[in-house]
Amino acid sequence: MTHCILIGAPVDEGQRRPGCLMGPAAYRTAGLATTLAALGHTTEDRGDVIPAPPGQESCANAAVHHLPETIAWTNAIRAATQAAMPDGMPIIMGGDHSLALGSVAGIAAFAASQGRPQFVIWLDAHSDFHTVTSTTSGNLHGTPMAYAHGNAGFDPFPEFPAPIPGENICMFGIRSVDPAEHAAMQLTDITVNDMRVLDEQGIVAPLRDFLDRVKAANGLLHVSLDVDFLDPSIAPAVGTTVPGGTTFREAHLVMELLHESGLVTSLDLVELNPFLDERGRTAKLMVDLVGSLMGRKVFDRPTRSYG
Ligand code: B3U
Ligand code: MN
Ligand code: MN
Repeated sequence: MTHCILIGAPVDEGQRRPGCLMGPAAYRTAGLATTLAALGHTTEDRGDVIPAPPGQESCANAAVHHLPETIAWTNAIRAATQAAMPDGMPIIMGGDHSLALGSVAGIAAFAASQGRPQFVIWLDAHSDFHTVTSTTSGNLHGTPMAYAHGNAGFDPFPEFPAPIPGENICMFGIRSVDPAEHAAMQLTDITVNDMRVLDEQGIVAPLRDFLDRVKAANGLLHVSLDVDFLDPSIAPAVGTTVPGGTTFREAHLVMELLHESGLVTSLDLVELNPFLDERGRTAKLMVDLVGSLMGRKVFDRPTRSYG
């Protein structure tokens, strides 16, 4: 059983549709802690992260907005996540995806301190591989994967203690990539399982491939789950819906395979905008997916060994 540490990160500044700041409250209301407890896990809610007052940082790209606020959030979330890692499994309740600038830095610092490689699976419609220079929307929720990987350095964000090599990153379910992101990703070894791959090969083979690599390297595995990974018909509460997302069954299968691997050590839940939800259905679905990730199943199956 796992000790789950809930950390609220009500970050709204990484995009332009107000409402993600209500995400942590929606997860609490939808019963995240009781869902985990019912599966036999212990839980601890450390409350919401409070950032320091923003500084004066700026960058040359005039489109970029809320840079000082995002840097302040990054520092605070990084510290909270790193501090939680030795005690259990942090579950970062967002907040928009810019929070991963902090959470991934925190887990990477912990992994480095343990002398173990950090792996990341990015469950998202988007690659989030912009820098402050390449973004045209100026929305910093479109950047965390590039900075976690160390693409084009770390300026203006706090340095990543251990940038994550491309071969340790798997993008899963992506279907919206801007030209600058595409060009930058071509220069990396990131595994890109876009929707074409999943349509052709299904969920199981590409995911097990990656999990085998994590296991063989004795790695830590961070899961970053963006609501828009899911099809908008089942998960409407997100500002940037992209058609053609994963179905209810595909998403649960991803979570069940991740659980079966026994490899997951941290989790982000991002981009839920409760203001756009319909009677809490997206929040409830996200909580149910966490249930599958943490061991909910109908019948026991023989567990597959990895590596
Ligand atoms: N790549 C676009 C769109 C986007 C990225 N992440 C989200 N949307 N959620 C951008 O604005 O950077
Ligand atoms: Mn995202
Ligand atoms: Mn997305």
